[in-house]
Amino acid sequence: MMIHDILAQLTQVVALGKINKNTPLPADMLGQDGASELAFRALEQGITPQAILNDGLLPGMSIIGEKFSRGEAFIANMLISAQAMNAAMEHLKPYFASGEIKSTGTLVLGTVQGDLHDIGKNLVKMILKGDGWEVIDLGTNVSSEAFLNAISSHSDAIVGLSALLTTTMLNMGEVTETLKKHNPETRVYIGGAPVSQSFCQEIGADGYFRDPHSFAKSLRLD
Ligand code: B12
Repeated sequence: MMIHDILAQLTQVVALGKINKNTPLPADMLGQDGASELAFRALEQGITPQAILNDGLLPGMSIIGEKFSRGEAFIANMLISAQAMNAAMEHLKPYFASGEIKSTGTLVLGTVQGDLHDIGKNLVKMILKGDGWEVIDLGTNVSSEAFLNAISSHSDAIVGLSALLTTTMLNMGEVTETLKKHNPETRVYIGGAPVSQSFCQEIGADGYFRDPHSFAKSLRLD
């Protein structure tokens, strides 16, 4: 199978929510390979984990997101696409996490209050860990107080905030303000589909990165 074929297939199974061979949905794909088998095979073929992620899995999530916007898919569809993406990521995890432990520093990470999207956050965790960072993952729907508590016991940690909704991204401003009030030196970085460099400046955060790789790279240069 050609490289672009298997990546295109991965995009398709993620968009359709075909998790693995044994999952019953979609009904017309019964017994066919899902995201798990295809990701495994792509790695076997020597395709890089980055290419599998960027050119196979992420476009699949965009497709289902766009369908949802047009009213052609339901929340349940987004959920099984997320499960398909996670099943594929299980195979990629060891590659991203294989960096030697250098104890570069500590990152307190979480998705802000009101927001339950965690795939992007989990990718940040995986990639930063692979770069030698200790990651304290506070999960999703994290309040300003919870970020403050975590930073209080890890005073030299940096903070990473994720948000996927135009409504919840506003909570990043509140978290940044709370943390900076406590200690103006605390560095706060933000990411997630709806946020931008100008929003970052607006809320007084220290940096915006559109993906975990550029975040990790910039921290390496610090
Ligand atoms: C999967 C999904 C869900 C799943 C989430 C499952 C999970 N465990 O995460 C479920 C079904 C739960 C869900 C629910 C909802 N969702 Co939703 N969801 C999506 C979908 C399809 C994919 C998101 C995703 O995982 N993308 C893949 C990841 C890897 O991308 P990412 O998160 O952007 O992360 C990348 C970067 O942004 C960056 N990054 C992310 N965080 C950080 C942090 C830092 C520090 C850094 C440096 C980088 C970084 O790194 C990642 C890799 O490059 C998107 C559509 C889309 N195109 O994004 C809609 C989408 C985000 N959802 C949407 C909506 C509306 C909802 C609901 C409100 C629907 C409803 N009516 O209930 C609820 C809200 C629930 C809540 N309170 O959070 C809208 C948001 C619209 C808006 N403008 O606000 C979208 C855009 C769909 C759409 N087109 O309408 N959703």
